[in-house]
Amino acid sequence: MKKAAEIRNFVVAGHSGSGKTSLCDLMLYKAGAVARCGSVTQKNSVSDYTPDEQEKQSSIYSAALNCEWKGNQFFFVDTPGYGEFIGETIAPINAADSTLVVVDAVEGIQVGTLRSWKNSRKLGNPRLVLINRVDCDRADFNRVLRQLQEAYGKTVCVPVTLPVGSESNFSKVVNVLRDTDIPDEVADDAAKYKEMLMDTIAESDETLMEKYLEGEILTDEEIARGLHSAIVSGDLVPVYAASVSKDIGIEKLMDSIGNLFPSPLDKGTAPLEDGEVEKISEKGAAQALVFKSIVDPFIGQLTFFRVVSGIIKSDSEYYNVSTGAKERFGTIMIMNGKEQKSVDALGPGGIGAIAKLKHSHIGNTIGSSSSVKALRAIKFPNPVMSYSISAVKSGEEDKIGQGLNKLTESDPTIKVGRDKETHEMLLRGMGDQHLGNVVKKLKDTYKVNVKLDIPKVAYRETIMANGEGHYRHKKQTGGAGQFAEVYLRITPNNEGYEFENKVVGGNIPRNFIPAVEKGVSETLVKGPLVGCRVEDVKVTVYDGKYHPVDSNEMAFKIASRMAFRDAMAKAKPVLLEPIMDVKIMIPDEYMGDVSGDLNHKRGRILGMGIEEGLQVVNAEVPLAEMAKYATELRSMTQGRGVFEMDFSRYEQVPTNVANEIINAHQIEQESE
Ligand SMILES: Nc1nc2c(ncn2[C@@H]2O[C@H](COP(=O)(O)OP(=O)(O)O)[C@@H](O)[C@H]2O)c(=O)[nH]1
Ligand SMILES: [Mg+2]
Repeated sequence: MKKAAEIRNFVVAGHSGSGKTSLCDLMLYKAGAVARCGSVTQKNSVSDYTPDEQEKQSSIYSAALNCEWKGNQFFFVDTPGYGEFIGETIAPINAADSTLVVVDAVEGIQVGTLRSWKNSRKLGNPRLVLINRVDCDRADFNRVLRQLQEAYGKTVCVPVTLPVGSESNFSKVVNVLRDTDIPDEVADDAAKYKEMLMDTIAESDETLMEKYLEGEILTDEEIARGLHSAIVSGDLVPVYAASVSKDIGIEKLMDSIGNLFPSPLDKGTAPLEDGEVEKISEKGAAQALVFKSIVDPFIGQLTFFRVVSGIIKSDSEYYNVSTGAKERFGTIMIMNGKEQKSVDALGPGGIGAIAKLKHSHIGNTIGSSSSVKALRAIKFPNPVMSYSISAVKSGEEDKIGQGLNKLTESDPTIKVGRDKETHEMLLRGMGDQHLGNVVKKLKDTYKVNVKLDIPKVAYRETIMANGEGHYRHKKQTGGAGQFAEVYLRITPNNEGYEFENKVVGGNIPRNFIPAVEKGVSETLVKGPLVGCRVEDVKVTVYDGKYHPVDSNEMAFKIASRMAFRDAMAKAKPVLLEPIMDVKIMIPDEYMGDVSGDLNHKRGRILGMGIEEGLQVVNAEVPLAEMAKYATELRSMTQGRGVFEMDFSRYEQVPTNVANEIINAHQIEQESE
């Protein structure tokens, strides 16, 4: 086991297609961790090892990897860049010390770049940028560098390596700080960036600044120290050039990971769930964060953790301090995709996997004793797409439930639950590919076929005016008759629902008043317009009639239900619908299409602006219009846009739209 000072723990993040997985395969190969270099396109990548990923030739899941490089041990996680699988990126970023952001030299900053940058910065994790695919047609290192500098700061994104040649002529990279034989074509740039870096280095430390200003030459050790502290503080995000396919620039990048990224001890403390922080150390109580959990076809349950502090040992007992459960750890494995290697122990920064844990889920903290504190939980984004889910074969609902339970354990961005208002079973997630993957797994692993439908919208019904209602229920069936008569009044009420009895003279005897109220409250649950909940009404029963023999509770319930419906029809009833706060991030060129589409969807654009190189649109849109937005936005922007969505409030549905919804509901009722 390496000392913590020799460990480098990082995630590889960025937009999909930028070459993250290819880079990981190449790093493993160069470090001698694998005998043959894996390839995404030849379907033998170490990282993209699942059949789903091989079929797609693109990452869907995160993969834990490790190798040794010049005396350091790298524990790193390759993440999928694709928006819908964001959960597989968020969790590893939360477990990592640093982020290697890979950017495509052709496409520049993309949504995946932005998201991984933002999530890392929020956690205070240092970043390093690799501009990859410099060998591709239309690649332009300098254009992408300018874009990064505009988005994140001119003095923040400074190249440490520069490409010599571009596209098919890309031949090598030079290190502006270390290399001496720099070709003429990049000499000016190299000198310029060297000076910028030296300024930053000097600013990182007062004694270095003094030396620098006095014209003294800084030693390699001082330069490294200055760079290191500028990176850790986030003042500097060094930029590197590479082509993974041509194996250019990778060794210099790996050297920098070893020299510049912090060790797990450098951070000093780890944030806790209670808002406090805990000192990180190799000694003392062990503490680890669970960030991934899968069901492996051969091993079964496999739980991935990152050691934060102390040492986690094989064949020992641990506590899940988040759930209070005891867990027996068998053999700890360090992973390269699906390849495993047993180890006796893992210290800070180490990423291990353990088989057959029963009670440990993503975001949980593992501790060596029950007094170890829980680490800050991982925050996942809200789902943006919902379907109602049902079994194709009736009677298989339980099987769906069991399967979904397991699947939500491995992916916290999947949410399952019954909607209290529409009573539908809902499957919610980040988009149709994400949820399609859930359906496929239910079929393949849990042997149950399911069907997804657009879910019903939980409309609400309310009134805009006062209304009087009356109903006389009278029936003579065979011997016994039924009789009840109810007069009531309804008024809009901001306080919610209220019921008042103002019947005098025993026109409705006291013992029937609960039945009258029940008739009302049952109608409130299933309103007269579209069968949705009625809100914000005050109901006053003020008169009625009864029959000493024929009146009973049922009769009064029916009469009050009908009287309420009568009153509601006269009280300017309206439909309310859920309105969502929507935040959309897109490249500039899609702005017109996206805002036009929002208008179409009855959306209101509240604001637009540039955020780190991308257009951000904030809007309010009715939920009813957003059912397929994940899919629509993807096709509108060729997968280059993402959005977030949160419930905002209920608002009245415009009359013409409401009429359509009410008519559709009536047709549905009649056909049932
Ligand atoms: N020309 C070229 N292609 C690359 C380079 N790096 C990766 N690729 C290709 O780009 C595609 C996407 O790579 P992949 O590693 O799956 O990207 P990821 O989605 O970021 O993991 C694959 O076809 C790779 O072979 C590179 O430096 N140059
Ligand atoms: Mg990948």
